[in-house]
Amino acid sequence: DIIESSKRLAAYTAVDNHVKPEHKVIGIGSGSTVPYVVERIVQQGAEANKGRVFIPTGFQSKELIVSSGLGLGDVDQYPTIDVTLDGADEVDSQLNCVKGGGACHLREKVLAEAARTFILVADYRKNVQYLGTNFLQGVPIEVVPFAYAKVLQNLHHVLGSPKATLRMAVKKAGPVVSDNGNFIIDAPFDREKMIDPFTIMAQIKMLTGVVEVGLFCRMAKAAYFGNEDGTVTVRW
Ligand code: DER
Repeated sequence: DIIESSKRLAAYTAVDNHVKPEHKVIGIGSGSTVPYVVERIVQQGAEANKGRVFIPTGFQSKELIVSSGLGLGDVDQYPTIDVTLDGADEVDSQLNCVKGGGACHLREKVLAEAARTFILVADYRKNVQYLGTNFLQGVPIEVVPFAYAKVLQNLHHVLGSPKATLRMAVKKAGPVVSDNGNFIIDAPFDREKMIDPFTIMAQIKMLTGVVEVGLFCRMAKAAYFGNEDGTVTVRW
């Protein structure tokens, strides 16, 4: 499958370039690309991974670390991380990215910020000029359940996202609930608004009841994209 092999290619190249023997505290993101990151780290061997701790960005990430036989750590024990590797829903030409397709962006942003180096790994679909090109469901926003209706109203009328919606679960009645017990709102914005995602992020973050916004602006040091032709594009 072209997409899976491009995810693996991005992940392997990123690990080979950025997970060094001296790195002992490693942040592991969420989604379907990061399993290839862990796969490549395991391939570095038991000696290299002895004494390393891996910090998860949620339940899926924790299960991935544990099932791969790697050491598990907590961000409260290790508030400074050597390198965090994570996926993205879209990455623009300035390395701003949309994250939260998997409803994990709160803990992801904590580990992204805690890391000396934050690296993105993705398949070619995520490599865009402007956010909102391929990932059309909108900016993921984690909100406290108590405030979701008010945040939706503010997004509709104040921030100009009339199609903002509460993310409903598929195999559970009712809304998606994050690992932190909160709801997720998806807020699409017009293309011209996403030319300056930092401003959009700040405006959303100020809305009362918002916990975290799935826009990671100027945080990544580099982004690795696996291409359909088997090459890798690296941007920084
Ligand atoms: O939800 C998230 O933030 C994930 O990291 C997501 O953005 C990437 O998921 P994928 O690697 O499955 O595309």
